[in-house]
Amino acid sequence: MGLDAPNFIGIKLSPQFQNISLELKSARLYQFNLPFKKALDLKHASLNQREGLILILTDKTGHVGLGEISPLPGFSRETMGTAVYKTTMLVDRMLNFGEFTATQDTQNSLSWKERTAPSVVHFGVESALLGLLANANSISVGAMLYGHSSNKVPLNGLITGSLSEWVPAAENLINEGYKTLKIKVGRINPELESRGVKDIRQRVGPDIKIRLDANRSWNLESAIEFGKSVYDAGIDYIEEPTTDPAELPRFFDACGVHFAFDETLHGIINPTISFDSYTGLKALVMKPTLIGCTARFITMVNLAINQDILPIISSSYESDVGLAILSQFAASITGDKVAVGLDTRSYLAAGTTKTPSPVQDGWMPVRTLKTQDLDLSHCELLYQS
Ligand code: OSB
Ligand code: MG
Repeated sequence: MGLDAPNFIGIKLSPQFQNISLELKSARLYQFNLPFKKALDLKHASLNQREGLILILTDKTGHVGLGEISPLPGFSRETMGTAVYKTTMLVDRMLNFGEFTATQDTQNSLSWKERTAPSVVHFGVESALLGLLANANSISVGAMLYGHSSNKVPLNGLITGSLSEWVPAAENLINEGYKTLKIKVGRINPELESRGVKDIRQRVGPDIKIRLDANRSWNLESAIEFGKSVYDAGIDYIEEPTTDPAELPRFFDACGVHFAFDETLHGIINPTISFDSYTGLKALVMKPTLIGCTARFITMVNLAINQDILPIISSSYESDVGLAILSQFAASITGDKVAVGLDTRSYLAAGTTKTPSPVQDGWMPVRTLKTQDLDLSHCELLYQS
């Protein structure tokens, strides 16, 4: 880190933010419970509702920052109960911390959380702090960290239904304006799924990007067979085709389809790992909620960029507050150039803001939320200090 790079709670800021500081005054923590429109089938769980926490931090000058902490069953290390406990402990410590300033010294600024392991709690709490600081400086979080931001980001349209719904779903998304699709595979017979992918390619033409996600469903042999079969359909990349990620370079050598890491990133202890030996690695699917800590997430984004790997900022079915924060990160990291994985709001039947995170023509406008944008009718107040 350069000598003059200001850092705030261990996160590097754009150089003009040398002299920032904030002192917290109060905090409120809400638990929300939002129904899905229909049961969401994830690999290890079927969910009828999305639970999570909304954190509202206020500083001594009256500025506000919002954060969301939503452990995803089957993906997050924490349960909701652990997340509530860790959040209240951390927020208590922060309220007694005194003044947060930008420093050149990572250690000092991290002292309030130095003994805690990365957790879904940290990303949520850190985004509330960053959001507060950004609000106080009338800027978006992305612009404060990176010095630039687009005002909207393109999305990969999600196709998660059964095989017979794939082509109509793809047509709908293309008609709406989406230019990139992401299809969930690895759920039924791979031969049928590869035919479905080829049908979609035929229907949408050559200019639409097609991404696939197998969520580690296949052994190497089935993955290669599937890869060879869809090769001609021109696949942007496939997320996690094999159960064992160590086999991924062999998958690429055998079928030529590029792959992306998703689940694998959540288990990586050292975020500065080299991906040199992973021939065929095209993208890192980055879900800050599951990676768990902002500094770690940003380190991995920089690592990807330096190795010519795409960082694809993605959601984990967060509510509107979480999606707004993710849109701000995506707008600075890949901007209006690369489709990101934030197309999850339409799965929820209700939200945490008065209007849902807007999606138009396959794009998500970047939102900076204030307290008056919140709709807390699906929330219960858990903690106030
Ligand atoms: O497997 O990529 C996944 C959301 C939660 C948990 C796992 C996944 C997802 C998504 C998010 O697919 C949407 C996207 O990446 O486009
Ligand atoms: Mg995935």
